[in-house]
Amino acid sequence: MRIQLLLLLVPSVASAATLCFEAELANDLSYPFEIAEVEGASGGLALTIPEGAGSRGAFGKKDTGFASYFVGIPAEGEYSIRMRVRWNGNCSNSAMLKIGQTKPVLVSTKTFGVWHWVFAGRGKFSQGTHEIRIQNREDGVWLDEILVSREDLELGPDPLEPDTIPRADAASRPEPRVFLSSPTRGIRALPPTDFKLTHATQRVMPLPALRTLVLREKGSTRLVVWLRNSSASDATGKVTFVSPSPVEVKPNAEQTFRMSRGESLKKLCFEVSPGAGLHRGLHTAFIRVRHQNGRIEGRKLLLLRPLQWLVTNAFPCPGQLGVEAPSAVEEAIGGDFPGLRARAMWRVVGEDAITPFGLLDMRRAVADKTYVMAYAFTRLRAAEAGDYWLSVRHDDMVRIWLNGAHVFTSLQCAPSASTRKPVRVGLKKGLNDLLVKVCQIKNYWELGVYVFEQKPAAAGSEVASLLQVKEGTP
Ligand SMILES: [Ca+2]
Ligand SMILES: [Ca+2]
Repeated sequence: MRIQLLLLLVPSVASAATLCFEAELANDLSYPFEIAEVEGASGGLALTIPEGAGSRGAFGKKDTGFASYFVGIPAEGEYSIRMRVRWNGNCSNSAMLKIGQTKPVLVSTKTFGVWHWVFAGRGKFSQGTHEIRIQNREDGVWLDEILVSREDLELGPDPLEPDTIPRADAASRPEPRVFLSSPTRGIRALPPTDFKLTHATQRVMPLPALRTLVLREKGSTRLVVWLRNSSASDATGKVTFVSPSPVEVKPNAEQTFRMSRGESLKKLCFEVSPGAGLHRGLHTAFIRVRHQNGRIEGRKLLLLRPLQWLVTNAFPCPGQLGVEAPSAVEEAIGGDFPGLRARAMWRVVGEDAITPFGLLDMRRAVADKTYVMAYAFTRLRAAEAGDYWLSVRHDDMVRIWLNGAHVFTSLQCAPSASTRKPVRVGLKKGLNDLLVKVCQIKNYWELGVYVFEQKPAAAGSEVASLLQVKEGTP
């Protein structure tokens, strides 16, 4: 309500030479862009790339996520574009903007943590419909409104009253588009101000271009399905959450929708929690939409029930080649869980130390210190012996032992969004011990491991009981 009142007070920019529209009303949208409810945004909504979602590869690449708008330009001329944005910080302060087939331009300022208008390029438009496209360059960004104008308006920090709704060609887009977002615990706190962040320059293995829901033991995870009606017609249909794995979906796995003429955006919510017997690891699910004309559309997503980890206390770690520094835990590797012989304090990681991206947050699980290292232990249960691929994300250096044998080391010190590596390992049938040493030099301290989707399956196993054995040991 507060935001609606604000909109009544701000000046209208309605004029033939000026168009203003909501950034959340994209005609098309791809991951990791999502629509989010946020204070201070026009309409209470903005487009965001959550902090930690990553740039998914090289900056400015076409396929790393986009928002697309089709805007009717009333008269030929030169127009400037401005966006109302909020940036999280120094490595979360830009996006790319592209008009039609022109080269994308960088949109960036050094103003952090507050809503403001930013110049986003200039271009000559003919009369008619043009595509304006925003491309992912980095995460931790918020986009509220877009202004296309022939006039140099004086803009303060406040939103403007939107006067345009981007419309796709009704013939090519007769049904509402389907966008997914997961706002539950979706945004991380900002790193402390003394953090030193630099952009990664190395080639990286991109993150999957799919929304992943991290399922919690306590409480549910919300999946929001946004329906964007770009046509001027009514729309009805049915949205179904489909999962071959045991999960609970509330209030209903199947929900109907009705969008009246002029209703551009509709929100449906699914609360998802693990069902009995859901193994620890990745699962595939789908959002299936049945439109009124009978057309069926599917959106794939991933469900992650995180591995259960045991972690040690923190040990000192040199900044250079710290992963080579040994400890009592490594002396005890071989044959079994090293905890009982390792002269280390082991504890079970709580759910609150698993990030919305399924990563083990070592700062929360172990200690918020720099120049330290700690060990994480879990077990994978393989249905059959064979070769498997692990997906490993780490921040910073990492070393992995499987069943007591060293299988992987990375000296890379970088955010976990840019250190994804595939690791080929041989698993034996049944339980396999996975021990990981994770070093922390600066900034975030995270670890992510899961088995790529494949058959035969290898799932995470319960390890909390190992500590109960220790308590009974004299
Ligand atoms: Ca907005
Ligand atoms: Ca780090």
